[in-house]
Amino acid sequence: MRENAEALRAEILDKLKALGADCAGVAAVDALRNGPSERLFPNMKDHSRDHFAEEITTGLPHGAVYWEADAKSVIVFAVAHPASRPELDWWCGEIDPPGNKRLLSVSRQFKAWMAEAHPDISVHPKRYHVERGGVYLKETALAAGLGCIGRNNLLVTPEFGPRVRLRAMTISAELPSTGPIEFDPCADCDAPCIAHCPQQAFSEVIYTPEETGLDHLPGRDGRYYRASCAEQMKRNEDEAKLGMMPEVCDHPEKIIKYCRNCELLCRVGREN
Ligand code: B12
Repeated sequence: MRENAEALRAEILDKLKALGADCAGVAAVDALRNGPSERLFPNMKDHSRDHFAEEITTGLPHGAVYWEADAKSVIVFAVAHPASRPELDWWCGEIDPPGNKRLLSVSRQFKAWMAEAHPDISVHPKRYHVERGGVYLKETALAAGLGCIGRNNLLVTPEFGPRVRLRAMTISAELPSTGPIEFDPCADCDAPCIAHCPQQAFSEVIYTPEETGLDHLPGRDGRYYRASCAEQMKRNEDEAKLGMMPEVCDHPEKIIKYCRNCELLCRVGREN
């Protein structure tokens, strides 16, 4: 039975790569229930209910993850967003960045392929926002062995550093997990990623293990302040200039280039 599950897992991961994923892995749903992010939410401070979490469509408490009744494993994959291809992360007005489109396209094609190849297994592509049915993607990727959560509060992969975007799908088949892995490039690093944050979002510890009962906190030791980071992103929106992105839109729109200092300054997996 286990051999079958391993063969299915290999087939699934190969397919995802053939469809355009740059890395992919599997985690068990049970290993992800009630993880640190989900547990932090009830203790979050002034910034817990920012506009990223306004619309809750799962009917669950704020920050809680919705798991489908038949979900046994989560498949998580990444599309690399190298510094040399910044446009993958640019919003064209309200239009999704090309990188997001690629993630969606991989999910859709994968679901269609599974319906043909394994009609007995259900596949549920997860939404981006947790409040609308998504999962905590970094914790999922960590459990699936795609990398570690770095001091910049991002998933850092051995191949591409933090310069990836993630997506997940739950499936009804029980597959062996591909992670976690032993990997910690932050241990001996002087952390340029957090030193050069334009909002100094990592300058002060705002969550402690004592206060939250958690060992794993934003920015590892509780020093990532979401409100400052969101302030920078709001500034990026306000400063966006009209431009053209012919591959996604045929008229000029405001091109929003969100700050990526904490990913671009990380030395892991850089192209040069
Ligand atoms: C809401 C959101 C935002 C908000 C708030 C961010 C936040 N962290 O709260 C804003 C708009 C500010 C934001 C900013 C950014 N975001 Co954002 N965001 C999200 C979203 C939708 C949910 C994140 C969330 O609410 N987390 C919950 C909070 C409570 O947890 P947390 O801050 O992550 O801290 C937890 C972890 O660090 C964990 N942890 C730490 N160490 C360890 C160790 C272990 C062993 C474990 C188990 C856990 C663990 O414990 C903490 C909780 O106590 C995710 C997509 C998703 N569905 O997951 C993308 C996501 C995290 N964002 C992403 C990106 C790229 C960015 C930005 C670079 C902006 C940009 N250009 O896109 C910045 C970077 C911010 C940063 N350094 O963390 C990517 C990250 C990719 C990666 N390599 O990790 C994601 C996964 C989206 C994607 N498409 O792939 N984001």
